Amino acid sequence: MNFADPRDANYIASANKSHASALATDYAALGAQLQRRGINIEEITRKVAEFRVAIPSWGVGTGGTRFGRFPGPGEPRNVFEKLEDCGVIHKLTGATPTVSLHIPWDRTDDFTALREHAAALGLGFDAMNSNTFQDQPGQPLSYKYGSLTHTDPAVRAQAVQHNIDCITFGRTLGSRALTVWIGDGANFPGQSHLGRAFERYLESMTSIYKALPNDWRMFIEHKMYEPAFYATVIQDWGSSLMAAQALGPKAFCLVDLGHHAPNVNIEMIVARLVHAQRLGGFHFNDSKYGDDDLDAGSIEPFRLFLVFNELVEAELANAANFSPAHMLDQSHNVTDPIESLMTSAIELQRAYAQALIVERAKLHEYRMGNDVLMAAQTLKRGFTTDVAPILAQARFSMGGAIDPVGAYRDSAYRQRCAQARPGKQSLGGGIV
Ligand code: LRH
Ligand code: MN
Repeated sequence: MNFADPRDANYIASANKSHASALATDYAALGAQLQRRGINIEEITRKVAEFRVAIPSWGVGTGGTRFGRFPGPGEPRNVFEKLEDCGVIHKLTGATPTVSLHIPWDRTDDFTALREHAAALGLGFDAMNSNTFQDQPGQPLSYKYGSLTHTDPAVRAQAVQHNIDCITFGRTLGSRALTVWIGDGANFPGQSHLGRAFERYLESMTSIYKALPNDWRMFIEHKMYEPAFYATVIQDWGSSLMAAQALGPKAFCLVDLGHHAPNVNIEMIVARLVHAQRLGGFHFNDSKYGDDDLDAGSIEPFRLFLVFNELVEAELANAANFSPAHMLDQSHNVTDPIESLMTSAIELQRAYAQALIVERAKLHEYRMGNDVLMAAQTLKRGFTTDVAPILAQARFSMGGAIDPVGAYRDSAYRQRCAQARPGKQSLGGGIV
């Protein structure tokens, strides 16, 4: 089997050769179609090429559930190998130049070396993620009954210190944000005082907030349930927004698409957080039932489009304090994580491009005239337009692959990793 480095520019250029003329034809045809709508395709392609989404370090290994995890061949065995796989995703898509780390899963003794390793792969670091939802070997105090909201101040202090350590590691790496998701909550009515738990949360987060460098942001991630199955301290966007407004201007709300009850109008939540000037960013994924962490756009692509429609509306309105950090947060249980992350990044670009080509002036007119059907049709036309040539042209213009999955498979990178990364893959349950 002959291997090729899918990160190599010459390899990508040769892989593109067989696709270039078809792309040129399709791109010209779409350009003509959009021209008739008064839309300049080059402008859209430029904006799509500028779109960036961070890769979750925990997403390049095979994910699992409590029932089991079935690791694939050539799994990354440490954060350095995880970055090598992230390098492949970025080179082939041109859209993922940063990685979001999770501590202690990505803990290393030499974060400077990690920063240099990433730089050599053309990568940087997005938000750091703390973890006080698991106990680590040798950890003095358990998080069984909570972390930042635990009734025992010593446990809260331990959790606060962990978050401050994540900031310290992140400063070495050049990260500029800390994402705080905690599983704290209750499984039974009566187990915890709902009000005081939130007050303990604010007290702990205030200590973490004080440790934030001036140019950092803190992202508060809400989640309806799991691991708590009756009440979660930061259960919804309302609790998250109350906390962000109580903490200060560096605190923002992060929307993980899988953290809501079925049928919740997530694009409405986005519109409200934009209005409140507290939209910090996203964990993109998709789901049908719970926090399924499936590939973005794989179940509800129209919902993803409607989220990006709110982001484009905010961009066009020059919304204040609006610079959301885009990140993927997925669990790849049955696909090659590299392929899933590449196609998911592209699904975000697709939703963005579809939202960008909506005929806004017409839409405004129909809305103001309460021509309901034409307003809905005008918005939907963005979603029903096949923007694939724009996405491929954007990749091509960034030195990426016109067909990233094809180029990746032809490089036999995974097979090479299977040889280069021997060693037992840990079985058993759990998300990573
Ligand atoms: C919680 C969550 C959070 C991460 C974890 C891996 O469900 O979305 O963002 O820390 O997944
Ligand atoms: Mn998340």
